[in-house]
Amino acid sequence: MNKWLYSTNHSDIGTLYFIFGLWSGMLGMMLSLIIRIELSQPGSFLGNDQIYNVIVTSHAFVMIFFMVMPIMIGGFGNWLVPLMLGAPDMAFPRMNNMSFWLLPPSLILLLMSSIVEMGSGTGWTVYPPLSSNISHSGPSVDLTIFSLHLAGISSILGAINFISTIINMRIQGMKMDKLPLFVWSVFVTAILLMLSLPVLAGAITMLLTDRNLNTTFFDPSGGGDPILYQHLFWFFGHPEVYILILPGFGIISHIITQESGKNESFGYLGMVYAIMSIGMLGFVVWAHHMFTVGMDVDTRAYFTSATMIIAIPTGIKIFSWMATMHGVSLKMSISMLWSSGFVFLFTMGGLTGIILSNSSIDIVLHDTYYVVAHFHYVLSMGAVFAIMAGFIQWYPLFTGMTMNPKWLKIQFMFMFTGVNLTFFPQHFLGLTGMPRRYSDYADLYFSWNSVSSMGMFLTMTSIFYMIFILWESMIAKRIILFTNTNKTSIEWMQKLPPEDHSYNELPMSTN
Ligand code: HAS
Ligand code: CU
Repeated sequence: MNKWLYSTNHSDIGTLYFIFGLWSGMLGMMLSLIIRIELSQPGSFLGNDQIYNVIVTSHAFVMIFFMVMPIMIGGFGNWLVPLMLGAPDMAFPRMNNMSFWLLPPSLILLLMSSIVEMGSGTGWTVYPPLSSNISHSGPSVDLTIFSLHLAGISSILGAINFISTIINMRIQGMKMDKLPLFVWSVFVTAILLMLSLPVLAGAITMLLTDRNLNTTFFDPSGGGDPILYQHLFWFFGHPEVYILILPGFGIISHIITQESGKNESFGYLGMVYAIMSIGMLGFVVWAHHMFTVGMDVDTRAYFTSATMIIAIPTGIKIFSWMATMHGVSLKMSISMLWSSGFVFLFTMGGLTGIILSNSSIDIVLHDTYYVVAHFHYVLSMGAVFAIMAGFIQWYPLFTGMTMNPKWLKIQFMFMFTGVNLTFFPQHFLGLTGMPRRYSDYADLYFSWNSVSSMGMFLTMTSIFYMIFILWESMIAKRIILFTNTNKTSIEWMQKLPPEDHSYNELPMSTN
């Protein structure tokens, strides 16, 4: 027990992040179950719009801050970055421990916010005046803000740690242009975190003082402006969506390169520049989330064009993955199934993003289910598919055990079908005008909503199956001998003194 509380070891902490992320993922999934039950037919199941919005808000926060980010950066980042660098651990191991342990209290604050008073029914954007005293009196929104403060501190400390580790702790001779692509993606992600999170922290702290100390940053009656909040939020919020996907890009690059039997990704340097330009461009497109606030036409033209430019580096990545796969007899391993699914479905989500980036089109599609379909394609089928691919790829490295490949394949088929059944119909709902963040809808939207809810049940069943497969692998204890998968990492680790890594505790041999 103490080992887990006090451990400063990168792989122990990575494991803690995985367990935490899995737990939060279950929670987030149950919240989405409630959402899909409410929307499975017209009328009211929860009986209360505020409760529905509280659930939507918690679902988003839990999935973004407590599932995707902890698993991708905390789990994969902590486990793999030091190994790929040939470093004995992270640069600041004790700070690493603190980054993790700030998350449980943060999650507790978030959950408290939804069970006291009337909850935070603000959406993850927490826009005033909805989030001001006038519509959300009581402590709920304050608790949400404190939760974000803690999660933000956790991420900033983590980002400092990754940047320091990557700059200072590379093995002799590993120049930046030889850095593995996953490490590059975590490096850029950490920079995005460091630059964007303080802006969110500023915005929510200003909201906190507006709510409690009579400031009027976002209140026109005192000379403030609610649109200022939206600018601050999205200056964080847009880079945040790339924070959610960039480590996934890194994971996919490794898997596709490995499973194609190649030593390096097609266009390695192009991939590096693509990661960097996606990261930089991510900071200059934020107002594509605000086309409906009444911006002048030149500003809209700028944000539309700037946003569309991101399709170029992203396209470079998509086509480089396809070129890496090209010309070999592919081993369709389970992680390769997830990776191919990623390339296909992330592209779909990206293309709907390009459609939304047209300010004139976005005026009609903003706040409809079309947006919900867009971001679930890039998240539930982008980020989550990358997590599934990476977890299955490196599960033997993390645990020394193996999961049943036949079952995993069946699980993939079910989950692939489930998420598409859930989210593809949401394009139709959006195009016919169904708004997001309402608990009820006109009868005309019934059929596609019921299909979507059935898809969610299928997805949930497949997740339960995944948990079973995981459990079975742990009781069956099929120990693996490392041969060539992750050979480089293992070779690096063997150069370290045994007490410096947790590997010797695992029931496996490294030959
Ligand atoms: Fe997005 C809203 C535009 C990528 C996540 N996005 C969201 C929200 C989330 C999210 C969570 O411009 C909702 C936030 C909220 O709560 O309100 N998004 C884009 C664009 C891209 C993009 C242009 N989004 C992401 C990623 C996310 C994510 C990645 C998380 C993982 N998004 C928007 C816009 C909104 C938006 C609007 C606001 C909507 C509204 O009204 O609220 C790009 O990064 C996507 C690039 C990828 C591709 C695919 C591969 C590229 C190829 C190259 C060839 C393609 C070309 C395009 C040349 C483009 C294959 C040709 C065009 C054709 C149509 C054929
Ligand atoms: Cu955006």
